[in-house]
Amino acid sequence: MDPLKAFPLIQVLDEDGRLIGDRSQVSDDQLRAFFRWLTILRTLDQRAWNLQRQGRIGTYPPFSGQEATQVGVAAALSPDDWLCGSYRDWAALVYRGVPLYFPLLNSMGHPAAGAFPDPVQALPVQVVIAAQILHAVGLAWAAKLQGEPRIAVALFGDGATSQGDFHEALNLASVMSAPAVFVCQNNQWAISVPLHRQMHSQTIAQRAIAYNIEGLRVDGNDIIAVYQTMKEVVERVRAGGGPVLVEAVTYRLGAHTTADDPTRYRAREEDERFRHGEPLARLRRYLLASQILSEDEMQAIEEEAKGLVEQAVTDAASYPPSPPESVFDHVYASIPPQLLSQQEELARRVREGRRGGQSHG
Ligand SMILES: Cc1ncc(C[n+]2csc(CCOP(=O)(O)OP(=O)(O)O)c2C)c(N)n1
Ligand SMILES: [Mg+2]
Repeated sequence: MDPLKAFPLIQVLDEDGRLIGDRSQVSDDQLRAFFRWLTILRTLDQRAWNLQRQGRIGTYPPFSGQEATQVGVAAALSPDDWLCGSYRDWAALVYRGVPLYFPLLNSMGHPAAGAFPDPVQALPVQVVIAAQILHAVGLAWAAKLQGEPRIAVALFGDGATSQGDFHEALNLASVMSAPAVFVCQNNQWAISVPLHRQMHSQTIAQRAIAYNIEGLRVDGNDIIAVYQTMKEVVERVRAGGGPVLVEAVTYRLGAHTTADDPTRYRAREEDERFRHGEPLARLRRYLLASQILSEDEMQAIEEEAKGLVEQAVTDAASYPPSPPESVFDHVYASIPPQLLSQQEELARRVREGRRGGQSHG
């Protein structure tokens, strides 16, 4: 079997933004909305990077380059479906309804960033690589047992497929026929480790064969391809067709996080090759050429995006700070005695520090 032939790359727009496939499932209005969201999210991501450099937020993991996959996936879900993502999945979460300032709040270490407002049906972002894939299976299986029509989607990276959790999750979902969709964002890198040092499989999609589930490979920089593929997948899974693994082939345009420098391990040629077909530029070219949006309309959207992002920066900066002792909250349903005494001690030191005019927090 040639995996590249067995799992062909699903594309609707080529790298130049030319239409090479069927786009009958997505309206012009939907495409305008996608462009607007991709623009807002790209603006936010770049602003977050600069805020970290200015010392106004802590470590931040940029998602630039992966917006088409994340928005395309989120757009294909029903409000009741579960979304279980990682630290890099804020684009999907914001599209789903998490306020724009939450990614910033998260990088300020604020616990409120883990409690999404109703009705957003999503787990807090996961930093333990691949753990959310198992959580998604649990949620999907529970929905099935309770006879609810909801499904669960796990978003994760290529590196996550090297973890045991990924394989356990796919096996369990397959055995239980849980309504779960596994979306791997293959952005080619796990920090500084390239894909070919992670695995010798030619594709991630082919790993579905081992669990006797459906596997698909889609161009993750092509929002039309991702959205249409996901719409069909979600429908099949909801109808009881069993779990599906979707490999979205994409590229991390930026660094792993603000603590990383990819020029130390990535060749410039690779960067340039992927940059050409990146999702926002690609959609832009298509929308201009097909006259779905004009240059002026795009500029107006870019201006609107800047305004929304500035408001998000203000919202994050003015969010009431949490007391230091709140780091002990939300870990256990009832806090164990040793931790309770540590929490009390910290609270006492903070109080004394305030009285003494210095902070121990
Ligand atoms: C269980 C576990 N092991 C190691 C790490 C350290 N770590 C953080 S990000 C990362 C790479 C993950 O790569 P990938 O799954 O491709 O996701 P990406 O960062 O590319 O989105 C690693 C190894 C971790 N967070 N959790
Ligand atoms: Mg990766």
